[in-house]
Amino acid sequence: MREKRETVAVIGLGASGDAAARLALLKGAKVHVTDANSETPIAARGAVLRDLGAEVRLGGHDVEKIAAADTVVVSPGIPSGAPVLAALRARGVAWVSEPEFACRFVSSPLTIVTGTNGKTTTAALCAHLLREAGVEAALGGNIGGGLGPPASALAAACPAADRIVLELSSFQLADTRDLTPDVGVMTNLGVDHMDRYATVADYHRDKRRLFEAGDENTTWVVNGDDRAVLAMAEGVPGTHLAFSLETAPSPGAYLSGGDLVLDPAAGVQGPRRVAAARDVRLLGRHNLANALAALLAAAASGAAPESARGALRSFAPLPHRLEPVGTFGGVLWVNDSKATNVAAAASALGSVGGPVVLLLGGTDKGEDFRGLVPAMRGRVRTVIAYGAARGRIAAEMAAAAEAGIAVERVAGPFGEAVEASRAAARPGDTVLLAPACSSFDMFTGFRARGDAFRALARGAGR
Ligand code: UMA
Repeated sequence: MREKRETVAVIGLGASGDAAARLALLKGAKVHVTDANSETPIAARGAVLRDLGAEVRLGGHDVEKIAAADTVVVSPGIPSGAPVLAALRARGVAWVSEPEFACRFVSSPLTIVTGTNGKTTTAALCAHLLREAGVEAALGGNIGGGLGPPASALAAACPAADRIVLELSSFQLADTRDLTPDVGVMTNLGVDHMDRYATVADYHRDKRRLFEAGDENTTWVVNGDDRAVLAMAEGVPGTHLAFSLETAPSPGAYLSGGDLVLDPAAGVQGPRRVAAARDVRLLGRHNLANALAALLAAAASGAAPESARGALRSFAPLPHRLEPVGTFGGVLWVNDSKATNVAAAASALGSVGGPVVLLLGGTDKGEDFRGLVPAMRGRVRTVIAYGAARGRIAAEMAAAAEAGIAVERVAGPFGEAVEASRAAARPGDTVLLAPACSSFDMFTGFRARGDAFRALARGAGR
């Protein structure tokens, strides 16, 4: 940081705030970090940062102190209506999202992946394809969960990697102003986070920031089967590539006779079959769309297609994303705890075989569960409605009951819901956790929920 010591205020001391504060300290800034909470693990992080030289304020925010900083960095979990942000807005103080702050210290070209569903798989597969092609790619951002660090940690550890692949959520895109992707990917656009946004349009407005962030040098990888994505991308400067399961876009990527085709491929004229659909080890047709998106993004980010087939074959399913847990007593158990919205749960239903016992429940995010019924018809034997949302799920599943699907309400803990699904399943069935809700009524996050499901499923199989 320049001659005068810059002051940086970081709001929120979760994983991203912690990483941003460490990055700012590394760059020689004077750091004030603050969190409304003061419990573990926030307190533990605060103690370490204090030792590293930061000023730490927990259990509340000192708005004057934050407003006096040269740069204010905001964690993604803080909604724009939060009192601390309202107070800063009233003072005319601007702030940046944590990934934008991080990227100020990065010289690598950026591949940014967003979308309602599939962004973690697409970003992780893109990074894997790049690495297998010999490109030193660092992966991080929203992805979390041990799969990749926050953007600020990447900026501290590898600011000059050949390529940085960042998964960004709408929360992280919201406060970006000059984060310029070299390659930008939009996997799809649906409904999510209706507990944070007043309208779907508000949610999509934050997603649109991706396209506003690029310039004429940006290559866009967009879902050619998703009208909302195409409408959002229309007229945006830059090179446009599309992926499709239904048509054969050129330039783009598509399915043809069981093969994955890049048209044109990097350095190759005309269409080229780079792999077979069966090389993709992930369950579900939507994962073929994710694979096409990742192939295009990796090619646009410098991966030669020769290594694509081997790289696809060596990419294993990610935890909590249609993760096969095992077959016990002839019943396949699948953990899709990351399916936290109706669209993702519907997509999961389309990806597994056999009659399905579907675990739905958790904390309601404001979506209409009736949207699931078409995907359930002819597939689902029993719905187990559990957790805080069980009442609304059961009420909105009346249409499912009319279609001959049993709906069972479980009022007890998660273990009881899993037991009920075991009791409902018959050999040849699939028990699917695709809850269409967030997990916060019972768990700290979707990972803890998926871990519990996995352990209970294996226990049930003994
Ligand atoms: N807080 C305040 N003041 C307030 C409100 C909140 O101080 O007024 C504090 C909270 O007490 C909390 C912190 O701010 O300590 C906010 O932390 P956070 O929710 O931003 O959590 P992080 O640990 O920093 O994790 C975030 C992402 N979480 C969210 O966006 C909710 C992680 O995405 C991400 O991995 C991580 O940054 C690193 O980039 C997770 C996620 O679930 C995986 N994302 C959602 C999704 O994918 O659907 C968006």
